[in-house]
Amino acid sequence: MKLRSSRLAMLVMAGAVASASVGAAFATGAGAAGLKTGQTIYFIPKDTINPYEVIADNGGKIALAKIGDKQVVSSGTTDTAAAQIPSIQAAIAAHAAAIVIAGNDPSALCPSLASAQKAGVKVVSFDSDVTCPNHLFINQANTQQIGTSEVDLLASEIGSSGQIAILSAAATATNQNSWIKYMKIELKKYPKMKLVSTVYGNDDPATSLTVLQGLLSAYPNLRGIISPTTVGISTAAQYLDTHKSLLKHLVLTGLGLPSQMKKYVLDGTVKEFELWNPSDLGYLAGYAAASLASGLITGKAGQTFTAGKLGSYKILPAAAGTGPSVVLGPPFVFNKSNVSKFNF
Ligand code: RAM
Repeated sequence: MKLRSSRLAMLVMAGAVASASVGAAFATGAGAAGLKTGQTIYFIPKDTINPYEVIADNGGKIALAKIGDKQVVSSGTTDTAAAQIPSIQAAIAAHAAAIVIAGNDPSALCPSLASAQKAGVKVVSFDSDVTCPNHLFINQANTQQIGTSEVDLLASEIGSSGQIAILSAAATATNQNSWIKYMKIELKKYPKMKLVSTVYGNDDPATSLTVLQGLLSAYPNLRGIISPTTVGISTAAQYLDTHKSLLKHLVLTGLGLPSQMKKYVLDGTVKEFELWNPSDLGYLAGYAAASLASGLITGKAGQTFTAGKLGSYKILPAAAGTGPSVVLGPPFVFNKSNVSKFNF
């Protein structure tokens, strides 16, 4: 699962690009490799506050600026489907060429997305999938691998034994729920590890802290927490950092932004965690949306498209509960030896 050094260099490089500011050069017409220019593409993240989502949206902005398309980022401030529906309606009203959405719910957005498709708007999901028909999912990494590898990481740190819990994002989040499904399957390999609770912090730091504290008081012997969300793991790491006695028996891992987790890894609060480059995820989704909206692909399995600096990607057949999808790459394990190299 660890990446080859070339892939690592790419992650570092892309992290550097993610923090650069991009001015969109704008024109209407046909651009490089048959991609249409001057199109408007709506990015609808889970919310507009979560730093992970902001980095992913910025990656999309970099891609669309390169293509000559315009990005509009629109969403709510809480991770609910209801908060995303006005943004879908806005995309329709603006005659957007495509929507790139991170679903806060697998099915609640489908009627609105169907209206968008009826109006000619192409639909791409990224980060968190929707179950609606006729869309392309841009997945950050293989769904099964994300879930199983987090369990394996925790198992290796706690001697494969003890009570464990999951601190997740929104209870309706498609991505976290599919990862958790695979965590539960992987746990069958570790009969001495017992999942005692899954709590939901809604990708809100305050809620994440409240549910974490509830978890710790309900299970004083907890050995491990997996938090498959950058908001959850950073909140929990901050708490453990100021309550160090808990570290005598408790291990935290999951999915985190290296920029947020660096401090806690370097001071020993967290040993290792995983992620990918969220900027690359948004960048890939931007190219996928532009390719769909330019008629270069229709979203069927087997088709390929070029995603700028990331190269060529093939659409994979429906699997593991998703329709046709594109996978960015394998998850990467961060620890003391590498966490300082990343700026996302
Ligand atoms: C949070 C969000 C996002 C997820 C990351 C790992 O920021 O829930 O959807 O992909 O964590």
